[in-house]
Amino acid sequence: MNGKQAAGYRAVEWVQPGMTVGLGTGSTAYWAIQRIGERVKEGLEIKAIATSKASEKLAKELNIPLFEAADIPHIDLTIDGADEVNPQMALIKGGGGALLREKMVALKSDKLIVVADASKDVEVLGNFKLPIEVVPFACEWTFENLRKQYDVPMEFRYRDGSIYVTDNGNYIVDASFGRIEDPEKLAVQLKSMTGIVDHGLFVGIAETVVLGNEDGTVTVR
Ligand code: ABF
Repeated sequence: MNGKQAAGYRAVEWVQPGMTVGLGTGSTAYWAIQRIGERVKEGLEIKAIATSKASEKLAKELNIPLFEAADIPHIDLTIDGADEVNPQMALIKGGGGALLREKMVALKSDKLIVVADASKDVEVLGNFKLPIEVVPFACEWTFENLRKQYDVPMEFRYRDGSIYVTDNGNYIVDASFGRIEDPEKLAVQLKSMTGIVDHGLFVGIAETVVLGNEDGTVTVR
């Protein structure tokens, strides 16, 4: 078992019968969803909501009972990945393009458990480009405003030669901040900019991190 799988499987130990569970996105959350699928097959009764169309597809293949947000008044626990996590458990997420639904589901959850391989554990956020979700209308103006506000390299995300479109029909700008010493300050600033839907800084949301080590052991923080 590799680190990602170990972390994913360990996080699912928090899942209890009768819970409503948020299903994260990415290759580490993938293993948590796989493990939930195994437990559902063994008779575990839960409700689930996915944070992306990709995770929705995987959950359906595993017969995990999925519900729409309208039918989910409360989420007990969400298990999701991250691109970076710092000692204060602030995160950069969104490398997989699912940050908006991930953040909405995480904020609706009593508990967010982050699962990641140990390489995601950093002292300071920012080496990973910060994803910023922007509306398509006048995205060039939004990009210009970002460039004026922050003198850092940034670019629209492309996939297979075309501009990447999120599950919500928006675009992503990836910004190379290098070091983000005050994630909360940057998070508030970005959210105040018109044209920006949200960003990949998750501050004060995660309370447990499960890091998978290469030898298959896990560190829980
Ligand atoms: C998703 O998982 C994203 O928010 C994050 O970028 C990604 C991490 O991917 P992986 O687990 O594949 O490293 O939750």
